[in-house]
Amino acid sequence: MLPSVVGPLVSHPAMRRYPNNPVLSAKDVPYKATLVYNAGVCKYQGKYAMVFRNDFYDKPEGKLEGTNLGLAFSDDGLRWTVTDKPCFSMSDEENIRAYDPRLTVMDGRVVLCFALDTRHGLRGGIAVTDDFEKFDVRSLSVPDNRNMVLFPERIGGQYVRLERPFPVYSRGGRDRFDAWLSHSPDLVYWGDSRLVLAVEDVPFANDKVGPAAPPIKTARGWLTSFHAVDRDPDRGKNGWEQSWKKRYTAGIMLLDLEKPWKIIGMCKTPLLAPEADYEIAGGLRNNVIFPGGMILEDSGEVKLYYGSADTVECLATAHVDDLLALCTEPRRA
Ligand code: BMA
Repeated sequence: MLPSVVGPLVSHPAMRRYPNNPVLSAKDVPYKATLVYNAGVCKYQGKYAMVFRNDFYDKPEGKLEGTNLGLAFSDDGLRWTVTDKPCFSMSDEENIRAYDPRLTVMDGRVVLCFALDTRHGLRGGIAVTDDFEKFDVRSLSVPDNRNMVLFPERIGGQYVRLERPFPVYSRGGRDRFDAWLSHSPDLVYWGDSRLVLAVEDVPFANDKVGPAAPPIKTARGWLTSFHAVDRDPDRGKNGWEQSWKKRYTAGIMLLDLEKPWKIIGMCKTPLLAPEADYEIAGGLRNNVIFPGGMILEDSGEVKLYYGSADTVECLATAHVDDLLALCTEPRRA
């Protein structure tokens, strides 16, 4: 049984928010932009690269006009410069919009995973690029599936992704969604799917869980973030929307290097829970922390980039050893 209400949550002291948060917001974007968030981040060709979601409105708190993916570069991962135009969008008779990008560097190329709203359901897409200009879309899943993230290496000779399908009929007609993993020989055909993390494995979720940033390889296992959602019927207006009853937090787990569907250990409390001003107030949907990029520096610092309140992009850091030390509890007691 899932808890009906999760109650107050705090961030783990191992995580430090970047004092100059947000690292990117609409004011940094030289084209129409309102909500700049849920970015993917990687290191590529000597720079940090970020692909972010940009929802543009007719006016703040007004009507959504469209969504595209913007591109920014940085020398230090802290100060970002946005290029002069969006780098990716998918909008035609069938496809409505691409969003929530994640980036993985693989064989010297960048792989972009994205969610795609279509007139026939939500799909997960995978595209490859060398220059952030030309994108070769390799696969689009059947609906409903999204939140795909690609591991940065083949495992057992296969590409591996985490993903979050949306079983509805079979799970009582409400959100009860879990994180899964699939394999592919070529980024096109995906299968050999396994359950990784179920919503009932996460004490701070009562709604759904899903992948966050692409995993980081360590000697002990794949250090892997996830998002967890709890719903509280007593939450009312929590942002621009009339009603927003969910809270999104970030969690951390360690996956087996060779069998990455196996959880070696996890932290049963949140890594990041909404607490800072920019996480709990003034956004489209307050109380949302949605990580999409995680970088391991040579110093051992881990940079975790996350969308905050579906409105701005933020950063928090921790030492990799401290994160590994958190991943101690079994998936099931
Ligand atoms: C999810 C996705 C994310 C978003 C989150 C909170 O379902 O749509 O893009 O950040 O909800 O609104």
